[in-house]
Amino acid sequence: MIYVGVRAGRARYYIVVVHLTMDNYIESIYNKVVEKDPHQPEFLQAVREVLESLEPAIKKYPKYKEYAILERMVEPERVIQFRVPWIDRDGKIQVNRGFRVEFNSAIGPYKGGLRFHRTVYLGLLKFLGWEQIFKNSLTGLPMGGGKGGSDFDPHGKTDAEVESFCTNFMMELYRHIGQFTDVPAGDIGVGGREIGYLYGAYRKITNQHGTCVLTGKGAGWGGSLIRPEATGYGCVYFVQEMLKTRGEDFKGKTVVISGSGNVAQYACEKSIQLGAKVIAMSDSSGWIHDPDGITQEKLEWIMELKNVRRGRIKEYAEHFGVDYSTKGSPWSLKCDIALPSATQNEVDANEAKMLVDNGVIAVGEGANMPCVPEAIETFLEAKVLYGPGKAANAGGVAVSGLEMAQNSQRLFWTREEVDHKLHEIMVNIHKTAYETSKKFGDMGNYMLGANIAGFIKVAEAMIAQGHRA
Ligand code: NDP
Ligand code: 2IT
Repeated sequence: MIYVGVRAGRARYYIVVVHLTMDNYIESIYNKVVEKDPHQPEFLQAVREVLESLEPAIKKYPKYKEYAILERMVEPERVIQFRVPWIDRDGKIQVNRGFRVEFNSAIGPYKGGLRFHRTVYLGLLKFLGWEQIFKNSLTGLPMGGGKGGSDFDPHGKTDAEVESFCTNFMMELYRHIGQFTDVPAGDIGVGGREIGYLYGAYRKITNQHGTCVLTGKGAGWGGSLIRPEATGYGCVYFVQEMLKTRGEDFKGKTVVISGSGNVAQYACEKSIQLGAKVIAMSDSSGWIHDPDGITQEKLEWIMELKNVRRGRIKEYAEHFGVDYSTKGSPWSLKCDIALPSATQNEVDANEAKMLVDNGVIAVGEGANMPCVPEAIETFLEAKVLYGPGKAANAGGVAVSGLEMAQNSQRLFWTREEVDHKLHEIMVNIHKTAYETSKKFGDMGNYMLGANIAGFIKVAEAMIAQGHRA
């Protein structure tokens, strides 16, 4: 396989240009996507990864070709793009772009987060919506795939600016969402604060408590306990299951985590609870190395820094007297477990090699598509336990599904109940991915297993529901 990589600042884009083994039919599907959307590299990368994995399933079940499942799947059911004007702190009108990609609703209402980040454009949200189709399917809950967001950048904005933006974003989004239609949640740049403003706007516009219309709500107004923790905890539960297949666990292991946002914070917390030592975290400016390990108290300091003061990870280094670097990445550190939990394409081929050379045994993707294709190949070739995002970070959307279930019942479950269900779901996802990889001839290749298992459920629903599904 040959890749062409383009690097712009810390963001990296990879376009696969040649693949020598792809089946002709699958290759033709992929080429059509390239022809239609040549300027959406992240989407092409995500589609390519899934299509490659699906080869054995398409061979085994020719009906998927007969019913044109792949041709239909790569095209979102609906894409909504809109203008979002808002007022900044100087009273000036600013304009951003809003999107919602409603990708596939064969097995349930569109479900997926909203990302507010300056890099957001249609292709990025199509990649995320595409991933969400298979991830949501793997949770075992009835949720279709969707994603949305804006190129609005919350960094450095006042609460009033964020509120103005969220309210104006919802002024358009509200007409497209609904408990049986489309249920957004958070992602990068959209946490509890933003969901609060979005929900408040929805309630004022519609004069309804649309409780089931957004997830990630506050626990006092329809949210689920454990939702904030769910993605990070779920990722660690998934890695725990992978480790078990080799008679290993987290105890005494050294862990490196990228990011210091929602997913990273709770991946760190659960790793600590399971007896591991987390030695690094990062943000988009740089990374810290704490060789003594981030303790629960230090983590609480990070949570306050990031969620309340909205500061930079550099301050951790100053406060606790450890190293901080803006060069390289934490993947150069020696560790047993790596949990990339910041953003897409943040582990490149060299970094994967460094991790392997330094003896990494497991990689769990807290983020969506954090490893470039060559990095994944490196892990698979080295027999590193590699948990792809669709499986490893599905805990967040799974607990969103549980939030919807509680809202529909007008009930509120305890922390223990939700955590227990989350754990059960992650164990099941692991089992499904593992057994599917075995069935399709590459035991322990969780990427293959997750992609095929996630796909088959959606494909079967599309066949059952006729050609418009
Ligand atoms: P947050 O906004 O809470 O945190 C994001 C973290 O990643 C921040 O530390 C941020 O740094 C860093 N980051 C963002 N963009 C970049 C970049 N281009 N380069 C380097 N660092 C970057 O988001 P989440 O924790 O919610 O999301 C992290 C990842 O997990 C994303 O890939 C998301 O899609 C995925 N995910 C999230 C789920 C959820 O429930 N929230 C569920 C499943 C997956 P800075 O503060 O400097 O911007
Ligand atoms: O990538 C993801 O799975 C999320 N951002 C969570 C989506 C959700 O609907 O909870």
